[in-house]
Amino acid sequence: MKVCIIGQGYIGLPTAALFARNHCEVVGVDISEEMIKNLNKGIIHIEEPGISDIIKKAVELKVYKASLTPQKADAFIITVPTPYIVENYSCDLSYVITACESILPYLEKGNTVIIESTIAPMSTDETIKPIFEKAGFTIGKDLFLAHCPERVLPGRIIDELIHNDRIIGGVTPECAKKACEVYGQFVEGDLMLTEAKTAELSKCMENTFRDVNIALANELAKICAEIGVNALDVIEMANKHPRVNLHSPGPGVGGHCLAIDPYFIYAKAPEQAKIIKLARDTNNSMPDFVVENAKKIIPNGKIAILGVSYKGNTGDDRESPAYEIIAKLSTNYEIAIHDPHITNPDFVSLDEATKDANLILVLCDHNEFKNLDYDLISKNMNNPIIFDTKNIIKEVPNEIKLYNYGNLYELN
Ligand code: SAJ
Repeated sequence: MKVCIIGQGYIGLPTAALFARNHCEVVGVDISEEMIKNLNKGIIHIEEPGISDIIKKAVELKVYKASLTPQKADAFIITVPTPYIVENYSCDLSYVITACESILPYLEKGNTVIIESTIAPMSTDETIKPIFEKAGFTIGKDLFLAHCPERVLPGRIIDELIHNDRIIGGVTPECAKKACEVYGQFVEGDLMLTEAKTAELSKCMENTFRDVNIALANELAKICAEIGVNALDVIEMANKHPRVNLHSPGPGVGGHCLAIDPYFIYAKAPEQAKIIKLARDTNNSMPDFVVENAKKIIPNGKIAILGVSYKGNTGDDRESPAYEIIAKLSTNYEIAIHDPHITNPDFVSLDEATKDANLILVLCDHNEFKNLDYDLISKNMNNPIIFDTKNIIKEVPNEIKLYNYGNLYELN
């Protein structure tokens, strides 16, 4: 099978790698010239275990080729971003539409087109299907269109792409069957056949479920700071109940999924989606909560920021709440940023960041931060204080004061 994948980002590239490893011929298309040049040399641009080796080998074997333009293929998979439109929170389909239009000259009867990008409910039927119909195709007869959302966790993408169950939302039952044949090339999880609109809403609801639960944990953290209870103990105790799973409070919700997908549902039915919107607002308020508490700890001075990735142990800083926190603190404080997973000429080593700092502010749960070099910190800081917003530091030496979401009430 020959597969053409439009968009070589966090999902498109690993998906391309797996098709190539499973004896398909793969063309990976992207608009970035530099990325295409590098990919054709086997050099990848994302930090994700396992991908680099597969792509290098696939390039050598000539089963993977990166290109600025699509090519004829049996199946086309669209994995481009879907941001949201700031004014009304609706799903911005412009990249998806452009990607669909870009494959029109290469489409032939019998081809399968799959949209993997997360899209708002009804997008496939109302917006995407007409693009192909206008080009003369009859969906379900001579072109097969499906929405099959990706559902993988960064850091575990290869494993999850292979083993997770997948939702296969066909515009017609025949479309779903054809899309199944495509994923059957490498997916070992169940392929669940359904309609496109059910697939769209299921995907958005998966991330909304998590966003709402995180909002509940964040609300608990605020309540506890107010009334003087240890939020982390509450979570630990309550989670001993067999049917309770309180999530973890933090500095806010980042990434390209949880912070965006709930808005796609809200924009479709704002009168009904009350909890969904409130959860978004609560999670969006967390950077201010962090800033307020940091100000209570020290009114001025130098803050060492540890971690700006939205997710621990990755270099992914998309929609990271850390940047809003840094921007808000920058007006009052000298800021030094350390993140061992992100290459940025402005970021510094742990030593340099903590030198003469008044506060260490942990914003990300990288493993490196779980056991910091406390000798170095005690040497570098006069009166060392750590505010751990990810609640990952369990113990510190006596001379270091540790704040986390368990004891913020001490600041009142
Ligand atoms: N977070 C908390 N508290 C928690 C859990 C997470 O504050 O208890 C924060 C994280 O720090 C991060 C954000 O939420 O800033 C999102 O992290 P995440 O690891 O929960 O989610 P994503 O966005 O990396 O990946 C999600 C996953 N969805 C679900 O778990 C339902 C993944 O399976 C999806 O494939 C992905 O979205 C996607 O592509 O939609």
